[in-house]
Amino acid sequence: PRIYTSPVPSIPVHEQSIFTRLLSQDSPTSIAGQPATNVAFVDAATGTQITRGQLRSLALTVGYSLRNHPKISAKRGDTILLYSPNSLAWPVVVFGAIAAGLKCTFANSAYTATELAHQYDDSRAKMVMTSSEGLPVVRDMFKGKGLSKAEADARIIVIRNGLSWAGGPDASAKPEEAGLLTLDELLKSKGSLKEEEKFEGKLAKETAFLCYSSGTTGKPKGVETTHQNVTSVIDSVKLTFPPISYDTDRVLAILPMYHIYGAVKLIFFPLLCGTPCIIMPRFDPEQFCANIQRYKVSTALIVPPVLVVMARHPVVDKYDLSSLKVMFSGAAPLGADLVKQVTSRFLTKRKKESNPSNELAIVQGYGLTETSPTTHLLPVEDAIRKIGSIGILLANLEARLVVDDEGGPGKEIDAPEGERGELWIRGPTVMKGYLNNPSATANSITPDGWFKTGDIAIRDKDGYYFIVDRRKELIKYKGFQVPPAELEGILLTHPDIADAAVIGVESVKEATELPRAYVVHAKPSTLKSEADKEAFGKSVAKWMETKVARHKFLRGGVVIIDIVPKSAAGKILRRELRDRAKQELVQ
Ligand code: 4UU
Repeated sequence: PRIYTSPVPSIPVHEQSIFTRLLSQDSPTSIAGQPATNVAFVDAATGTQITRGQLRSLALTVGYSLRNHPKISAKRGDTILLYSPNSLAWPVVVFGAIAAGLKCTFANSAYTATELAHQYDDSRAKMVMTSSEGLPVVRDMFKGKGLSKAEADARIIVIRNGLSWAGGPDASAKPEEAGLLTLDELLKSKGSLKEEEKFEGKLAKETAFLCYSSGTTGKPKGVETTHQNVTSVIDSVKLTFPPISYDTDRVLAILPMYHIYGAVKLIFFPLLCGTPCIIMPRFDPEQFCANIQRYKVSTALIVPPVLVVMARHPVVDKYDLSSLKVMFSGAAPLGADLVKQVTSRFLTKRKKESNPSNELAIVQGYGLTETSPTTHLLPVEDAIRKIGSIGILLANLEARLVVDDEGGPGKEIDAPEGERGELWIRGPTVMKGYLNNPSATANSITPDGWFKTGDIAIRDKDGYYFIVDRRKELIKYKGFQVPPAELEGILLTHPDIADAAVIGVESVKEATELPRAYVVHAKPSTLKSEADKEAFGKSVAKWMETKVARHKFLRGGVVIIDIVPKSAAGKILRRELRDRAKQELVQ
């Protein structure tokens, strides 16, 4: 095999829990190497903040309650499902669960009751922690499983909107939350864990959390991310990421923390660096700019569609964004044109701002849920020189570019230098496997530890990688996973649909793919005209909107076809549909 190694010298791999690595008490005044009084997280809207020391003690209290509250009594290794948009409660809950030795599974906060049920069942979660907004969906989910209201309520912990536990404003109690366990109540406990659950030595390879990913094919599966996966990835990222510190930097969090990109880059990585992270519930163009100005944000972690806003939206001119040094993109392809547009807008804008000499670099990283996530990162000094590249391989990782793996383990054929192949990754950040799914795990990790990404890449002569295609069926809408198999399964339950295939079509305007369905009508003769077909397609798209979370809507349209192209083995020939889509206009 032709194995590429990282240009960054190897570093030691820690064998300890995420909590121990990031929140251990070195002395009464220091938490993991930084002053306990340093601010760790800030709620953007209210300015409410928690320090490193507070985070540690709040988490130990939550951890104690999770283990000892009579209505919970969680045991080491139990799983808690977290269903909430970003908030200041996130780091507290996540570290609380980790301190108690529990696993967390994070669900997309836009999920419908059906989508949530899949993850709840599959992860075998014991309790659901939900935001106030998510409560009706969670109740619906339990109702769908045939639980009584009392049985359901016994499994729910509500994260109320107030922040009184952090010295922030309180929210008035909602009547529908009466009788439910709340995070506030967990935090009121007089008890506290004396220390966190340890995961030393081999135990560091135990699962810490379960994000869901469809991988190369099928429905979302639980990705077993271990303590060691996380502590390794943040150490490796730190060596290649633009340096950030407490005194000079602020990170802005708009990415959802339930996605591994958000969880690792917005919760764990800032704590490692000691840099305060300003938390917003979601991306909003005006609030994004307002908070960069208000908090003097230096580093914004984003997905490509945010750059479309930065390139065109008038609100960008309203604010002084001169503190911004780095916009770091990931989770989807980033076009060089878009980077150039934003760079040139900022060049002009900055001349009129309060700190004209501050330079803005737009770089990107690449990775997957299964690789915890980052494997590649473009250093800021290469932002222009290697525009469009996902960057270099991070420390401790190995990569291959495989053109043919039909021969089975050990007989793969690697691409010649400089040519394209499927990117394979090996190293301490590769997941343990898919939860309770040995066959999916065996299909994606070879016996000698290579993880197959399903992405096609090339590596240039300087060791910079470029993603050029995707071999797997996955669609990405604004960085969110849209598993075609899931949408196809739903389409097949439609009474008028005989067959269906879903692919992604590119929208340059929105810098994303859009899910598009190709469907075969059960009685094609009833569709007499183009107008009939169009109306049917529209009705199918509308129908889908009642079934799935927003990011899975069929924004790329529904096209009526006579037959879904399939291989002799019955596999959908997505390549043919993609070629066909290139001929059609994106709707
Ligand atoms: C082209 O999206 C992610 C992880 C994103 C991430 C990770 C580390 C961003 C920045 C960072 O530092 O995970 P998943 O599991 O949701 O989706 C993984 C897939 C990849 O297989 C690839 O197809 O998302 C796509 N992808 C990218 N594609 C992720 N990043 C990129 C990228 N360019 N930069």
